[in-house]
Amino acid sequence: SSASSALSERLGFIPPVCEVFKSPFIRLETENRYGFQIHPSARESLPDIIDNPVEGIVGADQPDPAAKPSDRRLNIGIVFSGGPAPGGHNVIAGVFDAMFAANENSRLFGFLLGPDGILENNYMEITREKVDAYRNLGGFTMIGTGRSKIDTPDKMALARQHCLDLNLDALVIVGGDDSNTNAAFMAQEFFNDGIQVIGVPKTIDGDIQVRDKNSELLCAMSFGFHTAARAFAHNVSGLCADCSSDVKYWHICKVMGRVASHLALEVGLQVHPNITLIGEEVADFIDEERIEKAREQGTVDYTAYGMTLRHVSRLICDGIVKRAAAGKNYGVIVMPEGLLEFINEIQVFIIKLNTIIADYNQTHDTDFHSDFPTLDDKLDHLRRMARMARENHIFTVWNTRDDDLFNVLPPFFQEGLLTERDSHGNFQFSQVETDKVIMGLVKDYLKTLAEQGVYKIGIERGWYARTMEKGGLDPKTYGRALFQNFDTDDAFLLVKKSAVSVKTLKQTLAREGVLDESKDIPKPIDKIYKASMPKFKTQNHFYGYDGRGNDPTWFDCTYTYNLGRTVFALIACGATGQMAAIKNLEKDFSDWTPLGIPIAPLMHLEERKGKLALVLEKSLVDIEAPAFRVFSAMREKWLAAEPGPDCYRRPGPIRYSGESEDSRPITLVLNELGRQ
Ligand code: FBP
Repeated sequence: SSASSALSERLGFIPPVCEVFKSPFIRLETENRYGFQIHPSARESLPDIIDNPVEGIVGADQPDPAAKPSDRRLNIGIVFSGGPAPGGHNVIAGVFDAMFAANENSRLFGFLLGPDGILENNYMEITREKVDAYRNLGGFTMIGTGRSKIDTPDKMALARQHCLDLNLDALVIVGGDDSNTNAAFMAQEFFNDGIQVIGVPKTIDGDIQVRDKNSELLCAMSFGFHTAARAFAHNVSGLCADCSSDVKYWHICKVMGRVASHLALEVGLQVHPNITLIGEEVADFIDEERIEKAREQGTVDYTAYGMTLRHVSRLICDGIVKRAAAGKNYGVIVMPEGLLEFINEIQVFIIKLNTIIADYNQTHDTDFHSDFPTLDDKLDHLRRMARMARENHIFTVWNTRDDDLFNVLPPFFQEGLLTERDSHGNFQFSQVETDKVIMGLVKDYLKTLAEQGVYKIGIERGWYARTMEKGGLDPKTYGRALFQNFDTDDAFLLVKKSAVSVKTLKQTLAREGVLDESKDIPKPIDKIYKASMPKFKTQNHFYGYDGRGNDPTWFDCTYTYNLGRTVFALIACGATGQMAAIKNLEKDFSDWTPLGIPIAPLMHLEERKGKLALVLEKSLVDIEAPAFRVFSAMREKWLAAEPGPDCYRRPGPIRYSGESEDSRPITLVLNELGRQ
């Protein structure tokens, strides 16, 4: 069948390899021009790997006399950690092919279902047959993955023992920021055993980016990002085509990215949806007027820093209302999964409510949740606090302003914010339906705007004629836009005739049999007015787990296969505590340069579970960078709040071979080439 031939073609695709991997031998070359600002705690915790340099990989005609022979027989273990990302199987294929070419007796073991596989000594040998069955395919199906962490001394000891039992020379950890952090600690722990640990930057979220202290970009992007973004973009562009055909829905697309909005931004740039929200921008917003007002009163208005939920919902409403005025009661909104984390007000609520609950529990024999079992009880309690503060002019954690803002939240979200925290006292953002929270507010506000006559479909007497004069909309498209708001078959006719006088309209309708002459003719103007009250209908979509399992693009196939080759080069040449990377991803393939980046110097201190911990920093969307600036400059155009066509773009389907239009992530190309 055609499906199976497409599959076998994909399985048979051999990604090109970087020039250096064509050399008979390879060696590492210290790249002294790159350096890092090292955190003292990283030096203290990771003494044996902290001074690792960036290693370049160079070709040689002879084996490197200084290094261990690169064709020695090796036992290598590999594990996937965290969410799947397209290209993982090619990392394995790259390691396997390079390993096998160097020494046919080397062996590769895959730990099953993530780091638990190491702890439970659950593994399988990865044979050529296995590798061939998964080349260029998405997901992490071959060996599975999992989210557990090797983060206690006991687990570390167990992992070490199992690696020693398997007689491993090296362990490869394919994961995100936390997993690469873990890789550094394991490299330190296993240092004296001679077990090398190499990390590989993975996550569709695209939030692993590494620059040295001079801002030189060493690793531009984790693998999987490009494919997931393309898969999402392809689907979202399908929704653009849908809504502009049926002209009756606003499609609300929540796009993955636990924290960073890279995926939403990339989808925005690829598809040009009408509205795209970016969490980092929402957090960065500053309301100068409010700050000044508070300053004059000698107070601080925390809601002036970063947008409030209400503010975000107003922005969305603004776009919807403007499009409706142009007769477009449909569109596509993209919002990042992690949006709520960037809303300062929500963070403040969480801190305040944590304090209120903790204080209550400390000063009472009973417990907050049992004393105020229902949401109403809890809201009453908060209201009392606010009232007390106002009436007695005293300072309390909860004031009237908090109460006002809190009361506009939908009850399920209020409830979420007031429920018991997890064992670390953390609020679980991932459990909250971001799109539901925001769109709930949007719908409420639209209702008000409709009542005020602000939100209406752009039809009025004579509108149709005027638009047509301007060479505007195709009458059929416009007519269809009205049908769904009008519910009667004569919608289109009525509007068409609304360009004429009421008398003529009545006559025409009677003549054309739309209305029964014997009956009282409804007031057409009223009807038209009614037709102009838009029905705001939405469909919600989540992208999504589908993208994590999608078959990789050419970019990710090639990137990951070369990452696998890089991993083997680092292992063969004796490196440990390094992360495999490819520099110059934004450029042509011929410029791609494999590297080993030391992980330990990248660590900094962050609060985790209430304590400071050494971790790899997540990279968020830089709103000063070219990609965001381009997006922001195009925002108004892509809203397309004018009669006339929308600006939707159709990125083609995912390809694994040949040049395609967006052969690499747009954000990456804009950011790097745009900076030069
Ligand atoms: P990783 O950082 O582990 O690659 O996972 C990223 C991600 O796909 C996020 O985009 C998303 O928020 C999360 O995983 C979902 O995780 P889960 O599999 O636990 O539902």
